[in-house]
Amino acid sequence: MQGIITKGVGGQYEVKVTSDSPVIDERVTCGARGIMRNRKITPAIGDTVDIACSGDPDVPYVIEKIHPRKNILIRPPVANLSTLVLAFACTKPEPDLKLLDKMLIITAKMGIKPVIVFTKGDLDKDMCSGLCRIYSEAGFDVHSSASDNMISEDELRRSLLPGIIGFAGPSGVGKSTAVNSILEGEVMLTGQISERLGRGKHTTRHVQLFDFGDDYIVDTPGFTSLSLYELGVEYTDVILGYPEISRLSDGCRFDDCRHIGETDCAVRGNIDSGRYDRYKEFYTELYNLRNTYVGRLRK
Ligand SMILES: Nc1nc2c(ncn2[C@@H]2O[C@H](COP(=O)(O)OP(=O)(O)OP(=O)(O)O)[C@@H](O)[C@H]2O)c(=O)[nH]1
Ligand SMILES: [Mg+2]
Ligand SMILES: [Zn+2]
Repeated sequence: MQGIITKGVGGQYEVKVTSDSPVIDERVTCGARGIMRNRKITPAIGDTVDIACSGDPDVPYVIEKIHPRKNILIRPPVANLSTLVLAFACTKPEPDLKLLDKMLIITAKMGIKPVIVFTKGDLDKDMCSGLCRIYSEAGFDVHSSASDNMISEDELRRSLLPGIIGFAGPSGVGKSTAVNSILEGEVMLTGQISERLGRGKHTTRHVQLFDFGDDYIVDTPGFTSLSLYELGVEYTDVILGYPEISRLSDGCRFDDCRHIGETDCAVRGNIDSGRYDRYKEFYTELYNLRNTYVGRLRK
């Protein structure tokens, strides 16, 4: 039988059976002994798996095979995302656009469709419209939400690819609030924001796939930083997160223009300056790290 891992706790997994079988749509508990022993591969939420009866009444099924992954997020491990909703607050906490741009590079590199949602529009309308303009002009699907006007399922669905849809972003921006309102139930707990710190408590701890029509939604815990270098992003990948730079690059004087200060670069001055600065910063940083590495190998 084939299924999809929807939950995982302490080496046991909940698998929703998807293949044609008497128990289709049923959720069964699975162990993963065989897999773990034979290969160093840990099942992840979102994995498509083959399962078989185990003979153990406590854990009646066992995962026999993990199908090849389209992609995998680390921390938390979630496999096979079609879309990642990148949630950032307009304020409280202040939007970390460096983190957003990094996420846009990573999703592009992983073949995941990014959808941006700027939350808490009620707290700063000008900031909200400014952010929405910058990122929609860059070429992304952008939505905003506010406490009195939460993002609706229909609105979001227009941007989503079918499959597994993740929500990611800093802590306290309102991911769980948005997921709750979309799923129209109190499926997850949302935390009260800490007024003093202006950021939320880390309320979301466990990760689970929720049914969303024929698709799935997965809320993830907030994070504050990530390293492009550690995630294997190379300087040549940076442009993947900047579709507006790719579009303009035909107008550059040099075919191999890197858009970091060359003469007659069609990009400089023609895109949002914050986006441009962050592009240059990531490019230069990753280029230098690569040189350090190559230099070390030559010594
Ligand atoms: N003013 C305002 N507050 C919001 C909005 N959306 C969420 N909040 C509040 O922000 C706080 C944090 O919301 P959560 O949904 O728990 O945030 P989260 O992104 O899931 O946080 P983590 O699970 O820690 O990553 C809660 O107090 C929400 O009520 C919004 O649109 N406007
Ligand atoms: Mg949460
Ligand atoms: Zn250029």
